[in-house]
Amino acid sequence: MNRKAFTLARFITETQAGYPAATGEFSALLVQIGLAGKILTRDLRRAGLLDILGATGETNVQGEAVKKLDTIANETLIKVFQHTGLVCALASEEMEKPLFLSENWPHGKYMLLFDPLDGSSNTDVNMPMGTIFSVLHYEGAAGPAAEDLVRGGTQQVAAGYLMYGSSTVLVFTSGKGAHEFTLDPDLGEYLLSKEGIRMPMKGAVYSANEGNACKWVPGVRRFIDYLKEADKPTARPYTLRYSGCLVADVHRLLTGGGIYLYPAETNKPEGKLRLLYEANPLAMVVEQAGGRASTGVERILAITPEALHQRVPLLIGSGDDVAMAEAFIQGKR
Ligand code: AFP
Repeated sequence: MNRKAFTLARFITETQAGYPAATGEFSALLVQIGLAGKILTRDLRRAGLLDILGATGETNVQGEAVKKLDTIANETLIKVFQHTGLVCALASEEMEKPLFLSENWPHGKYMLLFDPLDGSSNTDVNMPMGTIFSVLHYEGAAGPAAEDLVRGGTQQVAAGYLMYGSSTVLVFTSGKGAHEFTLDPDLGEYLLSKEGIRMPMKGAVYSANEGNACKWVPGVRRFIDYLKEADKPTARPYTLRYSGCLVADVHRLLTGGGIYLYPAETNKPEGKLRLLYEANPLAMVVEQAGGRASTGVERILAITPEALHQRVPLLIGSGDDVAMAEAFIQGKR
């Protein structure tokens, strides 16, 4: 099959056909996510020239300072799904409660959870950022309620992210491999750039905020120290890469292998990252690429969630690297 000029819609129609998630509406949903990515790419490329940098002065449900671009990204995602007939409920890091799109009900059976702008600390310094999304399917007849969005990661019908870097890429999985599309700004189309991504079983990169090392649980500190030991049997110590944007750091690992960690801390046993719209979607993508994602003791996708904005410790990346980290955390090494 000629992969040239393989657009998102054509790819889903021709390769995901027959797969539970890949109806025509799923293709349309992904195209809408791509539209949000185009709008945010446009805004981010000119951010320094517009009054959209800096903070809004508000704090979100997470208790974090809200950047203007957080709000713009959140509003963009809401706008691209209103009146489309595709999605009956939206949940966002930036919204305490879900938004039910009654105008799309009962036709729209998808529910979308997202971190509209991951890496907010990068907004004012032109560093990479991302949008993370998780897609659930509503099976009920009465219309969705908040609890319908609080579902385990294995119930995701699709997941992925947009990364706003030197180019804009959309990476998604609907359970049949993980695939990358690159936005061609001249065509305004996302074209297939990597089909069936396979992550190396072991890498040489670790991604963690070492500034938090004093707060890490002992097993994490011992693991990181091990990665840096010069006399290890492996060729050389691991290299540290940490961008402040989970999407960018995971995207690097997806291609070259290694491990990203945002572990439990002595004062934050649940870690920082959110389960439903950060850890679960990235875990689905990474597992589809042959990698692994856990809390250090439990597979991310197997967690039964209890709350919409629940946080979890996250270790994600190459299978062997994550398994080694788990062994240190569980006291087996
Ligand atoms: P923000 O979106 O609030 O900047 O958080 C980004 C993030 O969730 C993830 O993308 C980064 O890897 C991590 O937090 C950075 O957190 P630290 O600044 O504590 O290292």
